[in-house]
Parts: sequence; structure tokens; C-alpha cells
Amino acid sequence: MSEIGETIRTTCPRDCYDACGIVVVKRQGEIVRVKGDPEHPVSRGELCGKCAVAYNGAWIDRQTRLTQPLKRIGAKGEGRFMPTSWDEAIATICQQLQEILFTSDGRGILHTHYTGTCSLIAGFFPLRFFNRIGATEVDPDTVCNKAGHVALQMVFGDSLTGFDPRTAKDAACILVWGANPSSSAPHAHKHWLPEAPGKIIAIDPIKHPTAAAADLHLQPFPGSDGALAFALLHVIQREGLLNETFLDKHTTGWSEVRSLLPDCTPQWGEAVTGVPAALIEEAAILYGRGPSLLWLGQGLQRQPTGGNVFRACSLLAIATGNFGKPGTGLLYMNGFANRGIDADYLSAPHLNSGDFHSISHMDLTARLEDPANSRALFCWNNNIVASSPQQRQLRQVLSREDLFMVSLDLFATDTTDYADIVLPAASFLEFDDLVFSYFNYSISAQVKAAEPMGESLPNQEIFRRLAAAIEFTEPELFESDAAIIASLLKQTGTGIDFAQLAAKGTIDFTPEPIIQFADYKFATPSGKIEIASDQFAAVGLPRSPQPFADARPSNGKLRVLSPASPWLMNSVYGNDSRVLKLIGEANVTINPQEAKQRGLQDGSPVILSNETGHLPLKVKLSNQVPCGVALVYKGRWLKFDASSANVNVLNPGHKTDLAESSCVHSIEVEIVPAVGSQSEIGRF
Ligand SMILES: Nc1nc2c(c(=O)[nH]1)N[C@H]1C(S)=C(S)[C@@H](COP(=O)(O)OP(=O)(O)OC[C@H]3O[C@@H](n4cnc5c(=O)[nH]c(N)nc54)[C@H](O)[C@@H]3O)O[C@H]1N2
Ligand SMILES: Nc1nc2c(c(=O)[nH]1)N[C@H]1C(S)=C(S)[C@@H](COP(=O)(O)OP(=O)(O)OC[C@H]3O[C@@H](n4cnc5c(=O)[nH]c(N)nc54)[C@H](O)[C@@H]3O)O[C@H]1N2
Ligand code: SF4
Ligand SMILES: [Mo]
Repeated sequence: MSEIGETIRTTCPRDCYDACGIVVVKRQGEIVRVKGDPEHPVSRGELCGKCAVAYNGAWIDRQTRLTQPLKRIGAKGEGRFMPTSWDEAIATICQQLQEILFTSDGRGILHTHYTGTCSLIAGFFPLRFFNRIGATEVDPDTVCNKAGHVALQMVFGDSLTGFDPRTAKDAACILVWGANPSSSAPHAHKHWLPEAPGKIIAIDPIKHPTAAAADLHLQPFPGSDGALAFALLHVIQREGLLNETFLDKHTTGWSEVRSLLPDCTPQWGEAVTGVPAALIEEAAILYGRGPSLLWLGQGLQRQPTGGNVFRACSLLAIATGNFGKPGTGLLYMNGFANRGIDADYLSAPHLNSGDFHSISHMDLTARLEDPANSRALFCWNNNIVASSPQQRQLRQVLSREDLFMVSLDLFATDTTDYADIVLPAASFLEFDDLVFSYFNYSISAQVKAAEPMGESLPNQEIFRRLAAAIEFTEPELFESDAAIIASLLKQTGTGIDFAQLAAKGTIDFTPEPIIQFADYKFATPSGKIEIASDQFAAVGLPRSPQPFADARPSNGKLRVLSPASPWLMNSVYGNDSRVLKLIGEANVTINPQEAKQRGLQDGSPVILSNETGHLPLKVKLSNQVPCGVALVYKGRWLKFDASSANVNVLNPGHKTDLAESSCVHSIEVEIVPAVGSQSEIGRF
């Protein structure tokens, strides 16, 4: 180690597949450097670019962090505040909550939260408080991945037990479908995939670096994956690669799919998806011979028929019997329950004495337009103004003077600007917690490396203080971090305590790779994998998966994909000065041919527009993006762009076919050259 000083080992708790090990270097009590842990199996001494920059930038910068509770003095959205004391802030919130709870139940108090931090206590403990007051939860997964979860739960009885990445050593093929590890799992892209002995197939409309490095890249038009899955299955059947024994023994409803296959030839597949028939053949045979791993990304299901897409894509693993053996399985996410954690212990749903109320993120704006049913709003671990749909309309309703809004964050975001009270949250470098990767089966320590900056406090402590002020007495609301960590580690059955875990940084849950569905038991009503069943009909879906593809945009419109940027983590880091330089001006990437047809050039100012909003951007040209598609990364901060908007200003917030989830990758827009000055454009 080049720096001399105290070092502390901890873990990155961002919403990222990698869960990197970190070393924090301190000198004279101050953090001087945050870097990758050389002994950590994932980070291997290197953080991703964005964290290397921002953990040594905005995250430890007193000028950028929120360090005091604030109360609003300007108009909502203006971002003018004055400092206040914790006592006064808590007393104000307490008084507002009591007023609401005195005259009604808690359902008029809404709260949004997500994965600002994914450590277990800071991510889940606050739910105990919201359960106690009977608040309405804006269902976090509906803005991200719920259609995929519910589809897999219905088919397999579980969406949170995936393959163990360590079993890649036994796989002849890894199919990465609608995920972009080069952005969203940078170390899996850099180490795990290249080191896997098997062939890599990527299926993605964008030729991102993972797709470019793959042995095969299939580039379907967005939203056509259901059809592509059926064309692949057609070849798998024709080549005798179906596992009939597995299908007979462990599944229901295969006959309903089989009857659809004859028409789904590779030539038909090419016409519907745009993927050449020869590539469909090659990929089907490679995957079908196996053993194969199937990684279903979260981008894949953000489509109008995202539920059907997931049912159809998972058929590949089912029809070839790629379960229960080394080198096989399917991964969406690995949840912490598969390492023994009891989610109900963390969030204490029993504290809610009434019914549990929840709404979709897609309905948040509409709910806030109804003052009688939305009197207060808490946002924590979540930046709704940057991330949620209907951005312009959402900002309008957040301006309601009668909406009491509280926002907890590390930074003064586009969302905190609307709050009446802003509470400063401590960062992961400033308190102990636990991190469970959602890719591999690891258990990691988040270790306090410094005191909370200024007067900031960990989320959990803020809600303990609120519970005390409101004179709640349930012990669950006051349990200490140390006690929770001890209970959670006990639940894992690993026998390790926090001090031992902190010394190691990360441990594997088991010494050997876990084999997914090794016992062939499925927690579905029939106990089998439900390819077709009445449960789907009951929620208005076809009984079996279908070879669907979305209609292509008409009238010269483009389909907008707005996936993860390599330099941002959702909206996190979008305020770091060096990251701002790295991401440059807001742009839209299109194919050079597309640009030529439209008379556009690299750097041309354009306006993207649809019925929901308008967004001025600069054109960037790249062959990574196919014709008909526009790539605009998610996560920019509105306040740093002249347009005062990001891509979600174009997002109508339509719902998927299942679970009221986001189909954000189905936005369609017109693209026209911008005329006039930047300030005129900014009026949109
Ligand atoms: N157009 C488009 N929009 C999308 C998506 C897309 O693909 N395209 N993806 C969607 C997806 S997948 C998701 S998950 C959502 C994510 O949407 P958000 O949950 O809004 O994600 P972030 O922008 O990361 O916001 C998290 C906030 O938590 C704060 N934070 C970090 N640590 C802490 C902490 O310890 N305590 C507190 N109180 N705050 C903390 C951060 O500073 C940040 O402001 O966005 C969705 N929006
Ligand atoms: N750097 C970085 N890392 C992140 C995040 C981030 O914002 N930045 N966000 C985190 C979060 S919240 C999440 S949910 C994950 C998401 O990470 P991923 O699971 O990788 O999901 P996305 O980035 O939304 O999209 C992945 C890919 O899906 C593709 N895609 C879109 N539509 C279709 C389609 O119809 N068919 C197919 N086959 N592919 C399609 C996109 O082109 C994109 O390349 O990443 C996490 N990690
Ligand atoms: S965001 Fe992901 S890649 Fe970057 S340091 Fe954190 S865990 Fe590692
Ligand atoms: Mo997400």
C-alpha cells in the first residue's frame, strides 16, 4: 500500500451487482482515499470509474454533502432553505404526522424509497416506522424490475434464487440477455465473463462493450425478445436438444408452447426481431447443448409485455433442463433470503395494525394530484424527480403547498428541492451495516470509517428519533444497529460475528457453488415449473408464454432506450464535478445511417418530443445503436442541465402487462432539429 495511514476494510452498498470490497485510507482521523480492496474477489484492488471518482470527490466533500437539517424558505422546487436543529425538524415532522394520524389512518402519508443504499439496515429499518404508522408505500420495484420478479415467481415460485456465478467454471455457454454488465456490473464484465471457459452470447439492441466482447451478439429490435425466444426454441426442438424427461417430470403446460413452435422458424424470427436467421440457429445450438447459464437483465423486462418476455425467455432454461446441475441455472437476482435473512424481521410488517397500502410508481403523480389521499410524502433512498416517470407533471404536483414533504438524502438533489424539511443522511462510510450482493452469494461488512459528516445521521437513527418523538413504544422501532447486525448474522447460520466479518471484509455463504434447484422443488401451486397455468389467466395474461413482439414505431418515431450509464449510478454521482465533466453535455446516440436520413450530424442540437414532454439534446453518432433506436442514458441531474429535465420528462409511465411495473424502454419520440438558442429550447 503506497499511502501510510490507518486502513479500514468495507463494502460498496450501491445498487450494483458487484458489491465491491473497499479499503478506506485515513490519516489523522480524516478519510484521504477510498479504493478497491486488493484482496476482495470481485474488486481486486479496483473500484469502478464512477465510484473511484465520487467516493474521493462529492461523497467526502463537506461543501457538497448535506450536513444539517434544513427547512424550506423558498418556493417548492426552488431549493432555498435555512438550517434548523434536529430537535426542531423532528418536532415539525412529528406535529404534522400526528395531525394526520389524529383525523385519519396513515394511508394519506406516502413514502417512496429504493436502493440509494442497499445495505440492510439503512435500506430496510425505516420500513418498521412506516409499517407502524400504516403509511402507503410507493412500491419500489415498480420503477425497476417488478414485472420480471412476478413472472418468475409465478413460473418457478421464486425470483430471488438465481444461479451461483461460481458455477460458471462448469458452463459451456453463458447467455446474457438484456443486461449490460459493462455498465451495471463492471467487474463481472471485466473478470467474471472473460474468465469463464464457456462461450458468451449477448442479446441486446445495443452493442455495448459486453456485447462487443461476446462470442455472439444478437441485436433484436427492443421489445421483440418473446418472439426471439420462440425462434430459438424452434431450433432447439428441431435439433433434438429439448430435455423431454425434465419437461415431463418437472413442468406443467409445455404442450401449449410446443403447439406454437412450428411457425416460429428462424426466418420468421429474423423478420420479426431483425436478428439474422443464421445467428438464431447458432445461438440456439450453443445454448441448447449446454450446460448453460442464463442471465436475465432488468432492462429486458422494462417493456409493455415484460411479463411475457420473462416467461418466454426463461423457457430456454426450462426446455433444455438447464437446472440442478453444475454450470446450469438462471439468474435475475440473488436475494438475501437465500442466505438465511428474514425480510420480515428487518421491516416488521406486524407493526401495521391495519391493511397494507401500496401504489405503483407509475401512479405516483396521479395520487399526488388527489390531495385528500396524499397529505404527506417522505422520500428516502430515492430521487423521484430524476428517476420517476412523468417528470414535468410530477414536479407540478410536488409544488402543492398543502403537501407536507420530507426528504432524506446525502445531497441537495432535484427531489430534496421540493421538501419542506430536508434531513441529512450519513453515508455508508460513516456507520456499520451488512451488504448482501444480489449477484453472488456473498456476505459483506459495511464498516464505519469516519464519523457522520456534520450533523448527518444514518437513515435508521433518523427514524428511531422520529419514533421516540411521536412516543411510540414498540421495541422494534428502537433496536440498535449492533443488535440488528448480530441477529442478521445469526440468521445466516455462518457462525461469524461482525468483528470477524469486518476483518475479512467478505465471506462466501458456502464454500462450494450452490446449485440452483438442486432438489427440483418449486414453490408453485403445482410444485412444478408452471409454463402454462390458470394463475396467468387469473391476472389477465395468456395461459402460456406467447411469441410476441412489440409493433415497431411508426411515422418516423424512434424507440428510446434509457439504460444505466457507466458514469452514473441511477442519479447518484450526477452532482460530482469530475463526473459532470466525464458525462459531458446531455446527448442522444443514434446510428449514423439514421442521422443521415434525417439530415442530422454529430453534435446537431435536436429536440426529442412526445405526448408527455420535450427534451433538447445533442446528437452523438455510433454504430453501437441500431436504426430506429435512440439511446439516452438515465440519471442526469435536472439542475445541472440547461433544459432542467432529463430523459424521464419523456416517460409517460405506462405499465407492463404484469405487476404495474415500468416499461420505460418502450418510450417513443419524434426527433427534430432544434432551432433557436439554447435558452429558447430551455423553455420546454
Ligand atoms: N428513464 C429511466 N428511468 C429509470 C430507469 C431507466 O432504466 N430509465 N431505471 C429505473 C430503475 S432501474 C431504478 S432502480 C430507479 C432508481 O431510482 P432512485 O431510487 O431514485 O435512484 P437514485 O437516483 O440512485 O436515488 C437514490 C438517492 O438516494 C440517495 N442516497 C444514497 N445513499 C443514501 C443513504 O444512505 N440514505 C439516504 N437517505 N439517501 C441515500 C442518493 O444520494 C440518491 O439521491 O430509477 C428508475 N428510473
Ligand atoms: N453504472 C451503473 N450501474 C448500475 C445502474 C446505473 O444506473 N449505472 N443501475 C443499477 C440498477 S437500479 C439496475 S436495475 C441495474 C440494471 O442493470 P441491467 O440489468 O444491466 O439493466 P439496464 O441498464 O436497464 O439495461 C440493460 C440492457 O437492456 C437492454 N435492453 C433494453 N430494452 C431491451 C429489449 O427489449 N431487449 C433486450 N434484449 N435488451 C433490452 C439495454 O439496451 C441495456 O443494454 O443496474 C444497476 N447498476
Ligand atoms: S458501484 Fe459497483 S462496481 Fe462500483 S465500486 Fe460499487 S460495487 Fe463496485
Ligand atoms: Mo433498478
